[in-house]
Amino acid sequence: MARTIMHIDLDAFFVSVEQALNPELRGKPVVVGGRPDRRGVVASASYEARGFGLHAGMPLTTASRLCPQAIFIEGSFPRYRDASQRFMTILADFSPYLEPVSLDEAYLDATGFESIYGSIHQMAVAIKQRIKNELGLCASVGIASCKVVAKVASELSKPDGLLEVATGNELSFLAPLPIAKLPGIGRKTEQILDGLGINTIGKLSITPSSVLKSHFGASGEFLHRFAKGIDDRKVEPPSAAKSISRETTFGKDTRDRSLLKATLRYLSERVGSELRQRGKQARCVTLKLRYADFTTITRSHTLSQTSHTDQIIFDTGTKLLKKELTQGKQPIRLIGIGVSNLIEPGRQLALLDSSAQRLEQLNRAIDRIRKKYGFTAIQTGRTLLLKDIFPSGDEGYTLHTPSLSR
Ligand code: TTP
Ligand code: MG
Repeated sequence: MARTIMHIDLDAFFVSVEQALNPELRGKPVVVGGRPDRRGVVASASYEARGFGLHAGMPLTTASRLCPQAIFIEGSFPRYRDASQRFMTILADFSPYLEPVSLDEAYLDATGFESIYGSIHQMAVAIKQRIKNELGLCASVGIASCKVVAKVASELSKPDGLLEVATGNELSFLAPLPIAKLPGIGRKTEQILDGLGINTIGKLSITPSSVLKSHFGASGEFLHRFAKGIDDRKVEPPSAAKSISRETTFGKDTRDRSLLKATLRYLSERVGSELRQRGKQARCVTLKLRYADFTTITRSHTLSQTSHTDQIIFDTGTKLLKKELTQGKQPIRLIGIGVSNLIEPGRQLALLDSSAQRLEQLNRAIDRIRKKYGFTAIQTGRTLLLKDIFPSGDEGYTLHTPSLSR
C-alpha cells in the first residue's frame, strides 16, 4: 500500500531557540558552540552565518575568522531539551505514528490523513504554523512515499521549507542531486564513490549493487536501494518501556557474596546505561532473586530522589540483597536488578547537590568511553572478578540470559 511519510526538521535549531528568546539576535549571524577563542566547534549556525560559509562541526576559531561579526553563544542544553519536548508534543497532536529521530527531527506517518486536513500539504502547513506560533521556530518538512526521500526533501527545502515529492517521482527527484545529500553517505563513503566516478545519486542508482557490495558490504545494498528511492523502513514510535531490568542465571548456584555483588554491580551498570540512554530517571529499584528450588522473590525500594546513576542503583540493590541473604538460606540460581517508575526529568534538582553532580558526570564519561570502545573497555573494581568467570566477547561478557546480550 502506498504510504505518505513526513520528515520534519527544525531550522538552525539551537540558534533559533536563542533567537526566539532574544529578539536582538534575529536576522544576524549567530553561532551556538562557545566563545570563538575557545577550542571547540560550531554546534549550530544561523542561516545568516551560513552565508559566510559557517557550518556545524567547523572549529570556532575558523568560524570567527570567516565571520568576525558573528555573535557566539555558549548555549544551554536544558533550553534545547525543553524546546524539543514541546516540538514533539505538537507533532504527536497530529499523528500517533511519530518517530523522534533526534532533538529537532522526526518522521511522521501521515498515510490516510488527507481526509482530515484536506491534503497532506495542508497538514504540513498546519504543523509548521503551530510550531511557529507556539515555539517561535521554523520547521522544514519533506513529504514522500518513504523515509529516505522525505528526509532528502526536507533538507533540500530548508530554511522554512515544504517540499512534496509525488509518488512515482522518487527517482527523478533524487537523480540529479550530489551523493552527499543521500542519508547514510558520510565523508569517507563520498570519497570512495567519488573515486569510482559516482558523484550523483542518479549514477549511484545505476551502479550494479554487486560493485557497491564489494566496497561497502551489506550497507552497499541499502545505498543502492536508497538511491533508487526504495525504502520500506516503517515509522516506529519509540516503545514506552515502563521498566528496565537485567538479570542472569549463574552456571552454578551460589551464595558467594563477592560474586553476587560483582554480578549485581555489572547488572546495575547495564541498567543505568540504558536508563541514561533513554534520558530517563527512576524512582524505584527492584532486586530479583531465584533460589535453587526455583522460588523467585522480588524486593523493591522507592528512592527519595529520582536517579539514573549506576551507583545509586547498585547501592540500593546491595541493601536489598544484604537483607535477603540474612533471611534465605538456599543457594541463589538467578540474580536481577531493575528500575521502574520512570520519569522524564524536567528541572534536575539533584544537580544542585555537587556530589550528585559529580556522580552524574562520571557516569556520562563512562557512557562515552563505552559507546566508543565497548562495554567492558572500562570496568569498576568490583566487576573485574567476573572476567575470570564469564567468557568475554567484543561487546563484553557473555552471560546466560538474552537480556544481557544488549
Ligand atoms: P541539525 O538539524 O543537523 O542542524 P540545525 O538544526 O542547526 O540546522 P538545519 O537547519 O540544517 O537543520 O542539528 C540539530 C541540532 O543538533 C543543532 O541545532 C545543534 C545540534 N548539533 C550539534 O550539537 N553538533 C552537530 O555537529 C550537529 C550537526 C548538530
Ligand atoms: Mg535541524
